[in-house]
Amino acid sequence: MSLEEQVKELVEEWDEDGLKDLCHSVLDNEEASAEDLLEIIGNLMKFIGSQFENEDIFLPDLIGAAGVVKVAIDEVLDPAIRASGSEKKTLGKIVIGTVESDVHSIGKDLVSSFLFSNGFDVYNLGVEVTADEFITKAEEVGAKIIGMSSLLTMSMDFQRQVIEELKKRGLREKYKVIVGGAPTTDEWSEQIGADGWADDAIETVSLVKKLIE
Ligand code: B1M
Repeated sequence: MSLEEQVKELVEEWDEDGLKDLCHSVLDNEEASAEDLLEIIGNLMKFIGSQFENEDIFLPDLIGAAGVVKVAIDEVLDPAIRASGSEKKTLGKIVIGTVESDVHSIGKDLVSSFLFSNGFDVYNLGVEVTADEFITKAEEVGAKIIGMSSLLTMSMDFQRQVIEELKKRGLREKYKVIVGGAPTTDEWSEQIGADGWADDAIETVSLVKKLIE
């Protein structure tokens, strides 16, 4: 069975321990990197998302799969990436989170891990992050970039609100602001006055590198 198939089987069975064990063993035996595993998991979640949209699976299946994946990312893959990057010189500080009212974390965590493994110092604020939380953290750590994820049409406007709040506080020019998440687009990014938009984790790394040059 390929690595992709093994991951898929464990996620579909909601086998949290099995997925963690598989990730540990793949990393220990250097069969693949933590970034490779994150990419496999990201693609799998997109596939599971399309199954949900086609009504081939139902909400409990989705919640179960997302929960198993989140534990593997939080407990195995993200720490592995952080451990391997501990000696690296930072390319810049980034504050990232999912906007207010939105609990989708998987894509944002994937983006955070990729940014970290590419040399950025990443402050992942989690989900349902308010404008004040984004800005306070960015000010506190001296970030160059604020990154906002949104997976819901209903939560997208909070990305605009963070930018408006930066303007109100006279801080807009101090930060590069990037946005992403399935319902967002390049046009949306322009419309709300963000500095950039990326479609996936790899594009986000290129975008951020370009913006801080
Ligand atoms: Co939700 N959900 N969900 N969900 N969920 C979607 C987003 C949805 C499209 C499914 C559907 O109905 N077709 C739909 C949104 C429709 C819309 O508004 N357009 C939806 C809905 C409606 C809901 C609820 C309202 C359902 C309900 O309760 N009735 C509810 C909302 C709760 C809330 O937020 N307040 C809800 C809840 C959930 C779960 C909790 C069950 C779970 C999330 C668990 C978790 O994240 N911890 C969940 C999931 C898993 C999904 C789907 C199936 C998968 C999302 C995902 O993880 N994708 C999703 C359907 C779909 O996307 N097809 C869906 C994999 C991930 C790797 O991709 O997140 O797109 P993605 O991230 C990508 C890019 O977008 C980009 O890079 C990432 C990596 O490639 N990217 C960025 C993301 N953030 C970025 C930031 C950047 C740059 C790039 O810069 C800062």
